[in-house]
Amino acid sequence: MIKHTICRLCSACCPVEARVEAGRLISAERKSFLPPGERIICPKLLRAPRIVYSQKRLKTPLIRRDKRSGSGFREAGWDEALDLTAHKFREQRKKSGAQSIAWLRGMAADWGAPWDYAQRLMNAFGSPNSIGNGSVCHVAREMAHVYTYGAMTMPDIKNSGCILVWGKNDRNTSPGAYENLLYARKHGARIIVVDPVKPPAAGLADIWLQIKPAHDGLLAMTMMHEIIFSDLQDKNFIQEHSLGFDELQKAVSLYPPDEIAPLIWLSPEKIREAARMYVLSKPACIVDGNGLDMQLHTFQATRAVCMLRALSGNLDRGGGDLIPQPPRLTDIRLQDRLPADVQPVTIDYKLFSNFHPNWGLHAQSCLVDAILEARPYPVNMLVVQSGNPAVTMADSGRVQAALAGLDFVVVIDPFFTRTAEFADVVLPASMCFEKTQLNRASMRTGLVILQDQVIDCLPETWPDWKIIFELGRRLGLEDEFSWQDVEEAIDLQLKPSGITVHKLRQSPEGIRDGQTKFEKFKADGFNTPSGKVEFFSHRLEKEDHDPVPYLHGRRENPISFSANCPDKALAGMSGERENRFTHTQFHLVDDLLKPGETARAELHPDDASGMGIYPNDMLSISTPRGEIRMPASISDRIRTGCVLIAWGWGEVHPDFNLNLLTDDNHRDPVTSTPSSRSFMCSVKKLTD
Ligand SMILES: Nc1nc2c(c(=O)[nH]1)N[C@H]1C(S)=C(S)[C@@H](COP(=O)(O)OP(=O)(O)OC[C@H]3O[C@@H](n4cnc5c(=O)[nH]c(N)nc54)[C@H](O)[C@@H]3O)O[C@H]1N2
Ligand SMILES: Nc1nc2c(c(=O)[nH]1)N[C@H]1C(S)=C(S)[C@@H](COP(=O)(O)OP(=O)(O)OC[C@H]3O[C@@H](n4cnc5c(=O)[nH]c(N)nc54)[C@H](O)[C@@H]3O)O[C@H]1N2
Ligand code: SF4
Ligand SMILES: [Mo]
Repeated sequence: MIKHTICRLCSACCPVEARVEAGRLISAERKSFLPPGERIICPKLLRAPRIVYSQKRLKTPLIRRDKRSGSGFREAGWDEALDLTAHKFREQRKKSGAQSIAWLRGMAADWGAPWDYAQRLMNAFGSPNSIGNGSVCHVAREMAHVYTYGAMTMPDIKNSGCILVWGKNDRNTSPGAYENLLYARKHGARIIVVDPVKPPAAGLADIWLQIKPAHDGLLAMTMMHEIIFSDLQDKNFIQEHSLGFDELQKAVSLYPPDEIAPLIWLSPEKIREAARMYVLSKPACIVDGNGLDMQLHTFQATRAVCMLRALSGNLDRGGGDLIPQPPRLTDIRLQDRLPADVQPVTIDYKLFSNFHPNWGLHAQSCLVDAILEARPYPVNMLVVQSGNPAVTMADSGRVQAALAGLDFVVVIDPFFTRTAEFADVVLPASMCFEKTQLNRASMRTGLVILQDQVIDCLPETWPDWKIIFELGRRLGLEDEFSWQDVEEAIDLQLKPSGITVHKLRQSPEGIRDGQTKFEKFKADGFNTPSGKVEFFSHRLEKEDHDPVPYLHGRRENPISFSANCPDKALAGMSGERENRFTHTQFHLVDDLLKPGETARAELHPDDASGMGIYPNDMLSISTPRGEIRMPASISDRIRTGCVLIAWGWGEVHPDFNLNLLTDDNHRDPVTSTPSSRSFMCSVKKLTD
């Protein structure tokens, strides 16, 4: 039998058809507008049955025998594990107040609607500290969009005449979007790629700007310089719909391509050519990605990139960058139940904590400050849902010390991870094909598609929603969690749109809340305080942030540990997301890994020969934070002066955990983002 759902093995959230026989998942196929032979195959989806039925799935809740002696776990039933968790919630609240309990959410919890249940539980219980990982992911980038034109745009790739791909590798991370790029290319679109590593899209590109890692903000300023001082901007749009163009022009004047190009490893001619191609091709769109995230200048660099969309007049125009029309939803988070006098631990990043009505809190590094340094106050108990922070947060050494120092830790995950090693209670979660939920990522277009349960939950695993509802009831929140099943909760969430789970099941391709419209700003303005595109932001100025990006001619190098680093240090780069893996997940799934395959650190041939390094030599890579070891490989897809270190392998072995090298001492002042993507490091050969 074929069943329709959304795959959530990574955050691409692809609509898929699952083949189910006798209640077992047999295979699954991503839906696509391309004929089968031309589609991109997702290796994770291809192995979905192996992942779902992996022998390594947790089969029962686990409770630690004795915290003090650090002894192992014993198996337990759900009642015992949830009763103990609820007891600890109450005990902790009595001892130090509800705010001393935090809930940390990782990538797999979905962006939004189901995550709302955990926030509802925490808010009703009295703790403001439900925290996501958006400071290192797209939420920080989203804030830059919102502070420029009120919403995070969606590139209309398929209908575009020129696509500027900026730090995004959709071939590996979002195959549906890459299929749109292939289609646009076939139909004549120009492609420009900005990436320090050669991604597959560079093979299709007219221009590939192999930028110095983390220097994107400076590049965006030089491109704006070329556009504005050649008078190529969309003057009508700017006149009618923007604020602060003169201030922007003043800032941009400090970034002439000739002066800046050598600092960012590019030629001024190529920068000019790219800026002209982008602004003169109509319509054009910008696909920005996680290459802009995890940088110390994430917010201002992304804001500068966003401004290109406004200068070129492509906002909310077909083939350009569309302003989303999300469906109407009920806010079920009960934020009004929080005590007025308790601030979240993220309070130092006030604007980021409040920038969007849907997102909640994402300055995740603040949680570590609270646990280790009682800053702004202590957190002693933590629930980790669908994340592996022991490996994925910056400065793993510090994060692991924080996890070890907590009084009580609950981990909700289908697998026993490195983070679970710090737990007192481990709750076995069901995976995506085993549960029904709303998918906010797939709702940005206004189209609601149901992620529907296609197989029964594996024995003794529970979906996240059920774990949260049952824990809520045990905390005396029966009224807040009176729903019998998740369908009831989803119907309430969707109520303003008139869409129901029943209707969604009858329309597996999705239901749209409202008609798609272009150039909505003409009637409604932009969703900013001025109703215009804000090149200059009074909101930022009021909080002492630069109101215009790179206002004072700043040119400093944002790669961490740049100051006083050894002469021979290389720019360490967190490696690509392979399409086989999702962060720390799936490395040990049979068949995804070829025999003998392992994590690698890639060096440019010139650097390797200069250091006498050959393929497979074991390397020691170190920063002031720590050391890791990986065998070398040699590749010319990166520049000299860089080392590309495989990402996500820290779950397989601590020697491979590249976040042992990263810095969490310095953060983007607006979004708290640490520079987990780029850091100066020393590379040494250990053996021949
Ligand atoms: N240096 C460096 N650091 C990075 C990154 C990088 O590229 N380089 N990437 C950053 C980014 S963008 C992100 S988003 C984060 C990701 O950080 P995490 O979210 O911590 O990453 P994952 O390893 O994907 O962990 C997801 C966990 O959820 C579990 N899981 C899967 N499905 C479910 C489910 O349905 N329910 C529950 N409860 N659990 C489930 C998985 O088994 C896994 O343990 O890492 C960030 N950190
Ligand atoms: N297969 C798979 N798919 C995934 C995930 C996964 O782990 N595996 N994770 C999901 C998640 S949580 C996320 S956030 C998305 C992210 O998906 P993407 O946005 O595509 O992110 P990445 O693949 O990390 O990086 C994109 C590109 O940025 C480049 N880059 C690195 N440093 C820089 C820089 O300094 N400047 C510029 N301009 N580019 C740079 C990289 O070389 C890479 O080609 O993918 C999602 N999809
Ligand atoms: S790209 Fe991600 S969401 Fe899409 S099918 Fe593959 S694993 Fe699933
Ligand atoms: Mo992410």
